[in-house]
Amino acid sequence: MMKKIFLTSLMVVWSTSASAHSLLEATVPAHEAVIAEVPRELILDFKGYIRLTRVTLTHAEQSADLDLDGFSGFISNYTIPLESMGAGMYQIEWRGLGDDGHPMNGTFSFTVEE
Ligand SMILES: [Cu+2]
Repeated sequence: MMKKIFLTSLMVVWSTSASAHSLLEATVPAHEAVIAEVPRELILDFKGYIRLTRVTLTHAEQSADLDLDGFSGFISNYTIPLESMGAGMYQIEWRGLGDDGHPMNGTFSFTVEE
């Protein structure tokens, strides 16, 4: 009986901490994708709501912050305009604040072939 109660409470703790974080569900282009053309926009789809504070794009050892001025508040799906920097690997580093107050960050990358 005690064992069953313990297991049940453990599962509740797990599911609570998992849903409390605005994890990145998917991106377009997908992580490690190899594509033929530079996309006109970048999509970051989160499982929860997040306020992105910085998205940095690195390409050929040059970095630039993408423009987030058009966004405010907590959003689960970001579509961010992208300027072509030619072929090569695009690395994206994002950071923000989840709606539970936790700082979040992550990276993904894709490659444009010519
Ligand atoms: Cu959290």
